[in-house]
Amino acid sequence: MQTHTTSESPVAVLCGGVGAARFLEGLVQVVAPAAISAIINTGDDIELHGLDISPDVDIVLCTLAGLIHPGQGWGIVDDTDHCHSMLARLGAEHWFMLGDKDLALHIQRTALRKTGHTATQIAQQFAQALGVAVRLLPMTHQTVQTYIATPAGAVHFQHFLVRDRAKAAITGIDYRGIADAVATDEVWQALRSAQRICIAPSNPIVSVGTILALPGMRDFFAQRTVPVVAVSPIVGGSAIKGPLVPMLINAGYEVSPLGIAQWYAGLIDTLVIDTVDADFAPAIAALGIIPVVTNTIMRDLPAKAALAQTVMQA
Ligand code: FO1
Repeated sequence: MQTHTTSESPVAVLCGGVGAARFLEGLVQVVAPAAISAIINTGDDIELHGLDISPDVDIVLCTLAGLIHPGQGWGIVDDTDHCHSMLARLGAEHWFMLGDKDLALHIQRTALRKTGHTATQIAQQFAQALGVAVRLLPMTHQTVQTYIATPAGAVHFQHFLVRDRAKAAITGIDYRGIADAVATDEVWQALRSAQRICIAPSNPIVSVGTILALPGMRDFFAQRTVPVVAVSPIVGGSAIKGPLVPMLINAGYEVSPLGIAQWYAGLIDTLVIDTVDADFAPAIAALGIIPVVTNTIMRDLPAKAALAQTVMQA
């Protein structure tokens, strides 16, 4: 039973991978999917086996298409690993798990790029083919790669996270290529026409941070004319997913919704925080950011929809 009203006014959402995909699952319950533009980080993109892999775009795409592996939050449900196993037997790199159906996305993306299609056109083709009405907008058409500096040297984000299991100490973060990258026309159009901009509970440093690092982006948010509402990815002193805690510490921010508010200060109007973090509300308000306290744990579809409804009303 639908318990929420559905809005048709345009909404833009800054997105990383799993946290954003789960947030969008709720948002499509309360906003018409075609009115939603998901602006997606591409700093995690990597080339493996000669294939272009765009994890955050695929995580959002496959989640909204109902194809995602629910336990992992990435990869395709009920996929097989025949190709991956054979690659391992052949001595190829195999630290990044690519299922057989998942590989189809990367094969087709690579083929389309070779014939001159942009990442935006490819995302739209895939979305249409898989029945996703949300507009999926990779943040840029230039190559940006997030590198994590560690005591042993700088490594690509996927090497740090997946191959090395985020074990190395983080000493810095570099969005390589960002100075020469531009947000796409579609991204600017989505941001300028949105009646509300949401920042998903994604990693503010390596997912949302990469989008915000695009030239002109921070200025756009500093001069925003519509409400910008972020959801804290830190709940009860922990990150919902991924290596956000050491990244916040390295950047000099405390590991709490207050640290998230400080990171986004000047760029957002409202920060949605979890009920367990209600005590941080006064300090967040003192920064000039409106704190909204609610349940932010997206356990099931009703919880996701309720969070999205709160963000839309905040
Ligand atoms: N994450 C892992 O922890 N291990 C994997 O083997 C892995 C494979 C993978 C394949 C396709 C894809 O779209 C995502 C995949 N991810 C994997 C997730 C991904 O690397 C990260 O979670 C995102 O980049 C962070 O947003």
